[in-house]
Amino acid sequence: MRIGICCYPSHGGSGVVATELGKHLANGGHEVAFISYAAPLRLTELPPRVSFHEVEIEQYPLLKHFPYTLALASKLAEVAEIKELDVLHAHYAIPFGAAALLAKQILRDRDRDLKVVLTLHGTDITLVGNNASFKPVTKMTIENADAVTVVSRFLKEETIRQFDIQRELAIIYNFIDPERHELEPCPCIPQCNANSQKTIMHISNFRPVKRIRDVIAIFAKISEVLDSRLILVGDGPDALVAREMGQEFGIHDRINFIGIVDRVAPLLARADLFLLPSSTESFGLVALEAMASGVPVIASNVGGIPEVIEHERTGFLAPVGDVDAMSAYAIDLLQNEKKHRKFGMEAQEQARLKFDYRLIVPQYEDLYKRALNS
Ligand code: GMT
Repeated sequence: MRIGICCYPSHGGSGVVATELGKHLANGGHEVAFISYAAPLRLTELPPRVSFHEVEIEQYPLLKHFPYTLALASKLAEVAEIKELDVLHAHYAIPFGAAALLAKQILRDRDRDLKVVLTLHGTDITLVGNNASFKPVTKMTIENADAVTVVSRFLKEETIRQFDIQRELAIIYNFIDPERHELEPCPCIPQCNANSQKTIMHISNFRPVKRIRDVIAIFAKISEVLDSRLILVGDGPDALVAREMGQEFGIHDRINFIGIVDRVAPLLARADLFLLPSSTESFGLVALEAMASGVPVIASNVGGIPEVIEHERTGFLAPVGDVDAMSAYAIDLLQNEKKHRKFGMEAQEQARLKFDYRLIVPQYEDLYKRALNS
């Protein structure tokens, strides 16, 4: 098949899933064209059968806000025609789903039937897409795509509830490549200064939804009891909050800011525990990546997270904002070596059993085939 993929190129989960999916599809023999305003973070080189097409953003004084969605739709139609795409897969409803439908319409006027597949990733339903400024467009996009996927059962229910959707929504979970998680640790994180020192890790885009304050507060409680350090990976609006809180708690010398990276597995190889206390999370790809590296996760019992992490088996879940419960779970696990090892092994096994890309990518391929035959 010839597949177009449009996604956010930044370090968010939707862009990561879209890029890894495209690379696996190309590896399996499909032609894949990525279309975005910049090369996706995990597309550092172009493997065979993969191309990248950049949406030009040109400023013009009359246009106070550049109409990116229109430029994107034109580019999608152009690439679909040049590359003779069968399917255009939009990752995230706003603006990609809507732009893909515009491209479909452009090609229809040229007697070509381009199939549009839309994957909803989470915030395009729970935070952004349901905003009054976008809601009618989001609903129209979901209703008119040739196929729609969601990344969890939670997100399916939430989409139906918020947008009164009647059509089929296929649940296709996020995935990992187990081999990636067998890599050597990244030298950018030094080894612990003592055997007993524990490494706590958090990776995100540092947006309010990730509750960075809780990450710092949980770590502060852990470090009262255990020799430990916190590795923060990523960047975003609340990175400064993390720095300030570290100073406030007097633990700043035990917090290491790594910034944005393209591969997280070599960092996770240094972690003993992963924290994800988000206020909502439709799946929690980064928690799955931690599990694949054999790292137990402590997370909020919210959204799609319970579909990924099994409480008291691969990690611990607590109500959103319950810093006391999360830190107590963390301390208990880190103090009990046998239990910690068992959780890590279970986490890795569950990640491989349920979320290996070899199980998940074929589900997308089947969906494309069904869309093409519809
Ligand atoms: O988590 C974010 O803020 C980034 C966001 C995105 O769209 O890039 O992630 C969403 O998509 C991921 C991949 O499907 C999911 O694993 C995340 O749970 C989801 N984030 C939220 O629902 C908050």
